[in-house]
Amino acid sequence: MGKIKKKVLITGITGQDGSYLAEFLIKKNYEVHGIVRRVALEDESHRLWRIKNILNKINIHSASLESYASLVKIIQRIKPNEVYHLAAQSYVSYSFEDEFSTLNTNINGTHYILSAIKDFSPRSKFYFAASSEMFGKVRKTPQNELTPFYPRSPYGISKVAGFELTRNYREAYKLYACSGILFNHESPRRGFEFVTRKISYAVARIKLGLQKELYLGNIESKRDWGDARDYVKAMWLMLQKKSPDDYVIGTGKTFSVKDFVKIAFSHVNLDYKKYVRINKKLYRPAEVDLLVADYTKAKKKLNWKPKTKFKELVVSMVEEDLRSLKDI
Ligand code: G4F
Repeated sequence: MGKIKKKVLITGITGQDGSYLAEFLIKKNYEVHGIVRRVALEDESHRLWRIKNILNKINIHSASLESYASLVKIIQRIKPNEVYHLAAQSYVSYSFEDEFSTLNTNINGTHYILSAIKDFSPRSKFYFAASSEMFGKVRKTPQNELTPFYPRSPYGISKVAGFELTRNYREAYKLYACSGILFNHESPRRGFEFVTRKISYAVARIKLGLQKELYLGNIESKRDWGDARDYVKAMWLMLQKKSPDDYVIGTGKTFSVKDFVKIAFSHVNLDYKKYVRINKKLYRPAEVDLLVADYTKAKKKLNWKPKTKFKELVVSMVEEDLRSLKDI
């Protein structure tokens, strides 16, 4: 008789991280379940593009982060060994435009899942996708698990609330609940609203003569950019320890948006100055100027370290966009 498969539930399975995590866990022989919000207005095949190659290997359930009842139903039925809560309104800029829905969805969604686990499946291990945006106007550089939070956006505030909820459920109800404080992580599956994909896609289009200019906001801000494929492994490692804890995940290196732009354009032998225009409308009401991770704890306790270098990441994104545009 075969070994009983471990069950995992992923919220946000259609996103960049969710899709890579699902692939990673399928390889580890998990029974993978994912939550998808059915939106009548959206074209389903488009929304599921990142998981189309694994749709026959996963179980999709219809639920919404805004509905406690829909989450309870799934958690009670599956009783997953592990839950990865990745779903969120994760676009920082949009969180300023619609504070109310960002705070409602991100905070209540996390609270509903934690509460459902506590009452209906208390042995499920829980992972919360916290964010380096919580450090915001940084109090210390580099940032680690002990650095105080100073969020600069409704999104950052919602992540601090989720982080504190996770910690409180761990301490008050003894749930196995962890937060991964992930710094920016990118890939060819990154959404087009985030700056790295906006750049890589535009560079590919410009190279192919399909676009003439690229409008950006603040290109001086610095981030610690890693590769999403390295980071999903860290999520899983956190849930394999004896006891739950919080971990910073990053590369320990920082580069500006301008650095990303320069490498991306020069990879296709173009001078970025000829194509990039600054649009002040793309600036944020409050900016996070500099992020850089101190991931010593993850290295020591999870034996995790990032594999991809910044330049490799930029080049892989541009190459993938060039390839997919040529295929059209
Ligand atoms: O790519 P971004 O939108 O990512 P941001 O705000 O750093 O947040 C991302 O990383 C967080 C982890 O730290 C996640 F929690 C979060 O969900 C998300 O994944 O912007 C990066 C930087 C910002 O400083 C922004 O002002 O790029 C600057 N930027 C300049 N021009 C732009 C643009 N950002 C976007 N999205 N679009 C622009 O045209």
